[in-house]
Amino acid sequence: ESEEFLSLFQARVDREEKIEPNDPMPEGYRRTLVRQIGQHAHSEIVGMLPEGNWITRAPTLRRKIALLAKVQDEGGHGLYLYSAAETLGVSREQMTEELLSGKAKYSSIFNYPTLTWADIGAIGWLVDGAAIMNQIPLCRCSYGPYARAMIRVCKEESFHQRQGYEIMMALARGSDEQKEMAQDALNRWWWPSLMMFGPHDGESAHGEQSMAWKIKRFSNDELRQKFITATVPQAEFIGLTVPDPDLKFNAETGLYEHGEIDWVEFKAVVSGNGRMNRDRIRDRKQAHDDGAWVREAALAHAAKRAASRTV
Ligand code: FAQ
Repeated sequence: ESEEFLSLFQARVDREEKIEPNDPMPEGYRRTLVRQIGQHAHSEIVGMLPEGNWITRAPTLRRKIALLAKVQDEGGHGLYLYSAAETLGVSREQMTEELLSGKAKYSSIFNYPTLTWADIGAIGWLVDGAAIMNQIPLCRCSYGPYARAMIRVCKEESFHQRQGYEIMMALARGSDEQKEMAQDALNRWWWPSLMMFGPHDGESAHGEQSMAWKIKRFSNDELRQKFITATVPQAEFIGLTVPDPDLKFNAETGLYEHGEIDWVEFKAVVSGNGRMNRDRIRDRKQAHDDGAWVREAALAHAAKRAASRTV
């Protein structure tokens, strides 16, 4: 790739032009998007598992309907994202294979267990809350198909966040036992939610280049900070305590300063050694194997239709 090609491409990005599938693009740009969109798609699909675990045990019919709709939305998000990645010349089969073989990553957050009903509240509130903070700027990503997919995803994530916060609010206003359950869920999900934003900027391998290409619009630390600042008052409002003794509001910057994240835990989870990594991939593989007949039937149907068209 010549210097001239790279600088013409950068100039297009700098003019805020959207890059579309058939446009010339640097190989690194394409690879970064395939990696990020693929990881994002896998996260949505694997993300169905921890919450799916509670559909049969939702406490009321209303809660069950909302949770069912949310988990189905996540499946839909995965599909838009796989389609967006496919516009970059990678097939869904290949991406699935990379997920199941452990080659492709998915978000660390989905490797934690959902132990109580309050975890469903905490996931909606914190995990979807973090996802929105990260994904709103992706609606302005330089790559057109990814940016457009993010618009509907973000609308749905907002509903998810509200449904989660409302569960937490109901528990926090309930009996002592329910309030304790809500606090316990916050204690367990707070730090993993902060890890969703990725390593500190100084350790972020792709951050700087992705920002220059306007794939990312904010750094990992900037988004994490915005999330903390938005979320701490929400915890206070429902009488829960964020489990960070070093958390301090800095009146000058208007931001919260937080304690250190356990990066050893983050690295362990990302490299496959979290509490639920093996279960998640096993369940995903099982679901994929169980769906083999659907793929076979769809292919047989497509082949039949193609054959009848050529006659
Ligand atoms: N987990 O150089 P960076 C959802 C990896 S929301 C695992 O900073 P980058 C909604 C990273 O891939 C969750 N791996 O990377 C939902 C890279 O690995 P590599 C999904 C992580 O890409 C809610 C290495 O570390 N959202 O699913 C994590 O510039 C509820 C170096 O890091 C997205 O994927 C992590 N937390 O920035 C669904 C959003 N963090 O490939 C169900 C789109 C970093 O070099 C229920 N993605 N890594 O080996 C992004 O914005 C970015 O990819 C970041 C990471 C910000 C995640």
